[in-house]
Amino acid sequence: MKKSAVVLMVLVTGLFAASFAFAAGQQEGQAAGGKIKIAMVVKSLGNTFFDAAHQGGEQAAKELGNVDLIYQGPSTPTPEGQIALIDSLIAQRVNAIEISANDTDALVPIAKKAMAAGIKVISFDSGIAPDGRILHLAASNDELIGRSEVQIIAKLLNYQGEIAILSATAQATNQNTWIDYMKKELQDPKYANMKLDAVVYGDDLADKSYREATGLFKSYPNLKGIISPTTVGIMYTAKAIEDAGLAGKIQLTGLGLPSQMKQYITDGTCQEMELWNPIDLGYTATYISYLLVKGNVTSVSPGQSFTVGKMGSLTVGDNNVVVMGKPFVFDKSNIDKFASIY
Ligand code: RAM
Repeated sequence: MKKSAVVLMVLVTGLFAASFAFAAGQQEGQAAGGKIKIAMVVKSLGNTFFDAAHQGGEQAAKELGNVDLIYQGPSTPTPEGQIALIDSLIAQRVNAIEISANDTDALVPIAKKAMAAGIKVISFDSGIAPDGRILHLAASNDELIGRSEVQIIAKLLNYQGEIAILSATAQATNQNTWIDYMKKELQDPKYANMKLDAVVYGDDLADKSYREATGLFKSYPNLKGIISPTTVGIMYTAKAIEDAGLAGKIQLTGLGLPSQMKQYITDGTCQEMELWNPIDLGYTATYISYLLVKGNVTSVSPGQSFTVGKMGSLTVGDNNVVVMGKPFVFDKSNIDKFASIY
């Protein structure tokens, strides 16, 4: 049987068969009878979105039984901070690294070094370029996210007025991809009376996001709407809008955590926003990392499927990207229900 066919067979047969097939294959770095060491490296510590992903990762680790999940991230979202962490994880001989990348390309060399040392590297949430990972796990479809954000702000503004985007870091793979699709969507003639004034970066930091939002109000007195496709950015933009007495005058949408945005959704500062379940994202990333370690899988190809515990079957798509689901829209009618979960 061809090697690729063997890999495929293993991946589609599900957890029971997978553990059976690989019971004999101890991984390097996994002490005999010891736990599989999976490192979740996030953009930065202190971001509640990633705390929720960590929670999901722990759920998967518990369910799988013999996983030690190491949660790490730099104090600020820089690729340099992540490179230093990965270097030390290589030295610790972890079995897998799942990373939400602060840069698409800058992390490729260190990720390659990790893979050459036998570590299974995947990206999740924010991708590394294909050379630097076995696969990328996307919470949702990038095009859908980018285009729907513009559709929401346009609806809130009756298709009229100046808008701005307040993003995370300037190098973030995920936000940059979504912003590209936002710009494409804005080219549709139905947005002829709308104008994108600026894209600014709050770096997923509280004060910088707040300052950048305030800066937008000053620089663009005719600003009518802001899209903030980051859970940190949208929360501090909402706060800045309220503090400046601009609620209702500047509409806000983006990607927010229901637990952090509940008050702003309820009082109308942000009428609608989107997101997906970050707990499920962390669960899935950890579960897939485990399957790759167990199967000693070094490459996958489009069309393969994984059986990922409670998430069911997920299929690898183009460029080895696995897409989880559709973004969910939150508004006054459903925010209370989700605010207690994530
Ligand atoms: C922030 C991070 C993360 C992104 C969410 C929407 O927490 O930038 O990468 O997916 O927002």
